[in-house]
Amino acid sequence: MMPAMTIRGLSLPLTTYRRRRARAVRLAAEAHTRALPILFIGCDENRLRAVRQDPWFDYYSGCAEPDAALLIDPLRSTRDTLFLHPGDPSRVIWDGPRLGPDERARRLHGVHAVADLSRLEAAVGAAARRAGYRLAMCTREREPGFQAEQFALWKKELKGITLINVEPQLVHQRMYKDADEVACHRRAIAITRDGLRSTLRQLRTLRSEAAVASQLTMHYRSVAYGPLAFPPIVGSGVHGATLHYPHNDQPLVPRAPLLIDSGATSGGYCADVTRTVPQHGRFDDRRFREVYELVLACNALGRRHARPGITRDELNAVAWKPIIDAGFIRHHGLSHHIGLDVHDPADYTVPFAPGMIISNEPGVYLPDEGFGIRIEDDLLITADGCEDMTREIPKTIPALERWLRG
Ligand SMILES: [Mn+2]
Repeated sequence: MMPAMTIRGLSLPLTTYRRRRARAVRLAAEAHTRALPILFIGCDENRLRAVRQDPWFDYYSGCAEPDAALLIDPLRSTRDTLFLHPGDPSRVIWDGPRLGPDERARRLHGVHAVADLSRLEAAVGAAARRAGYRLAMCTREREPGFQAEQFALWKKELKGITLINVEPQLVHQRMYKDADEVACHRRAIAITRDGLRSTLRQLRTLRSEAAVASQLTMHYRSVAYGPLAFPPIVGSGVHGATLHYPHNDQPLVPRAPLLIDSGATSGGYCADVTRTVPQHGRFDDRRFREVYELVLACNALGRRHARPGITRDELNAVAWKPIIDAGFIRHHGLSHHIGLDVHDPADYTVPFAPGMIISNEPGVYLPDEGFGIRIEDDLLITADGCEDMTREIPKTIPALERWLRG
């Protein structure tokens, strides 16, 4: 008898994954003039437990098992094959049951075939030979990640086969979110809102950046079950002026501004929200208040101008203007795409269009004055503008002061 087993992954309908795989084949073929097999590798056990499933592999398979791979071979009638590790029966009592390469896994994931992971290399070699010694995978230079590591590895392994990067084509799928993906994103934001509210209400009782980060992590994970979008950035005082402050290990500086950049996930989709607040609950420092209003004005400009047809560069030019006119330096871009990756891979030469989810995050960083300010929202581009998906998380001074009072 099969042991009882909790099925993980598959956050979206099976038809979504099928449609994505079919479209991936078309996108790759259009750009490379003929049908190409496409390979996605899932994370190994350690990486999957420590971080999360690889977003590219997840996007096309929904599979949450470690040590898995997906081969989409348009030259075969059994086009989509999910490769799974058969597992070690003696490990089941230690690690729990896992999904093996059997009929149940095939039906569950809606693929044409499943196979033992030990057969992957031979199957990939055969698929590439049929396609004229060519194989497609995904890699990127900026924020490379697990799939890029796999690209480099397979490039070395596969002798006599040309490895083609199809990420530039496949991002044209990932940039547009369907209704189910938007619903996942909304849930991730709702969890983030509740976690932030509850943490900010307790702020006066918390003593360290670590305590704030722990509260957020506890709220996000206990509601979402799943991983965080990224480790929270909690910078008190001057640490808020470090864009990706990685430490969260200092005491909270009394009365200093506190910058919190964090996000929960839902179904793998990430929220990405930053708020900067005075720790004692009141925006009574004149300089902080003045710079805060400036950043808020840029955030409002970003929201006002984010609409179909505008490119990221054009939005940057409009939204940062008050900050630059005031003599401050622009240290980063206003927007990135958000999805399964918190910095979702995208083609930024494509103007924004309905269904895209982007960040709106102006900031001013003043290490010499002992603080940094960033206000970051997630915007859904709509037919005639955008929706501020994070509008329920306050950012105006009176609304934030009300939230901080609890
Ligand atoms: Mn961001």
